[in-house]
Amino acid sequence: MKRLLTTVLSLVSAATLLFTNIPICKVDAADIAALKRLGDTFAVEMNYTSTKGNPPVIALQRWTSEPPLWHAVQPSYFNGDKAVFLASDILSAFNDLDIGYDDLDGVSISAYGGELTVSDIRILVNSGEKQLLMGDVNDDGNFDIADIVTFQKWLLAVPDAKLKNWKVADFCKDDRLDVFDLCLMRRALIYKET
Ligand SMILES: [Ca+2]
Ligand SMILES: [Ca+2]
Repeated sequence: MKRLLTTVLSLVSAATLLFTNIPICKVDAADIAALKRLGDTFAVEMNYTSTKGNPPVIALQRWTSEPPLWHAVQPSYFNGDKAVFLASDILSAFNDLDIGYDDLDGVSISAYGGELTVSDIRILVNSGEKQLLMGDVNDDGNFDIADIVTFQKWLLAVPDAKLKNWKVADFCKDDRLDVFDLCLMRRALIYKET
């Protein structure tokens, strides 16, 4: 299972717009663009209560076509109060139906019978990126004096000094590396060790 990270607000608002006005809400073009960009790297997680114990399903709808379309995507996991839907399941439903996000008129969350209450809908995103450790310019997983030495040499243009990851040295965030970054990096190490 890939690691999933909860992310920031633009995506949460995409989720909100997509899913709040249950049972049916309009799919906003900006949200669709956001989901498209995420490809299969996201999952939708929600809390629910269900009077008959049925888990929620995400229903993809297109009522402007003939015949109208109502296709349910099952959660990949549910336990009676939490359900998780994988983007890959949504995308494979699109594949089966030969449609894309742009062809939908609506998305809703419902259950097969019984009353369903859904809350706290979240989009979890697999960033696909390694978490960066500030200061770890030699990329060995630790920030220590060796990183300071390497960075200092690099600033002095010592020939064999190489930064494996320059961004983690940019303590004074301006997308360039200079002696100010070295000062802040030294200070960060002192704080870390005291
Ligand atoms: Ca290091
Ligand atoms: Ca800098």
